[in-house]
Amino acid sequence: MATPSSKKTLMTLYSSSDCVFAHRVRFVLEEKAMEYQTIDVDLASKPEDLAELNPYNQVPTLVDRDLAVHESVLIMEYLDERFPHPPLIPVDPISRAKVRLGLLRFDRDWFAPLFQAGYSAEHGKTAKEQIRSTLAGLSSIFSQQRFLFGDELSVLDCAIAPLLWRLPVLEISLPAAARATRDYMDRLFHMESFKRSLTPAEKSLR
Ligand SMILES: N[C@@H](CCC(=O)N[C@@H](CS)C(=O)NCC(=O)O)C(=O)O
Repeated sequence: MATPSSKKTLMTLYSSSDCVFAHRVRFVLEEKAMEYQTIDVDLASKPEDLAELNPYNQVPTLVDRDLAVHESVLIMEYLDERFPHPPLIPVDPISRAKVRLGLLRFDRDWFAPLFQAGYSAEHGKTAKEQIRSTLAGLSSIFSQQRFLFGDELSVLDCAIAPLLWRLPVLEISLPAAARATRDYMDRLFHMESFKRSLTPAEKSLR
């Protein structure tokens, strides 16, 4: 790991090879064409400094010089403010609020029951049913716009793409009528930044 005194201090991402939350951050870093280094954390044996950097001792944690940021959504927001191009969060307050509400909804209703400890199988099942029907319903939107918040990629797409990539392992299949949603997923998965965001373990999920 580069020391804080290095002339050019690279940002460091504490990640892990199949963490859906770290995957979000890798996608944003790649989309912003950032140079960064990754510490691949074995969750069963975490490096000691992680607990000093993040009170929750979790990945993803991003270290940018003297700052350590944790929580995937907060890291994505920080990166967008620090490196504004290409912008991933709209500028007007109403659109910003809508994007943030979308992020909150993804985390509470989908990511938490599927990927965080403390949720029952029943919560997971409900989340999967909701994901399937919501994605199918979004087909009418994706036949009119390229991404979730219009025609440009936004942080909402970066937040959900890691889950979409994992649909086969989550055993969530979309109905045939959800063609436009499948096209949207292909659009995401074919982005160079998305391809670069994948770890070898994630590549093998599809
Ligand atoms: N809400 C957090 C969730 C992060 C999270 O659950 N990370 C998992 C790996 S995917 C982790 O570090 N687990 C180890 C632990 O909690 O001890 C985020 O969005 O960043």
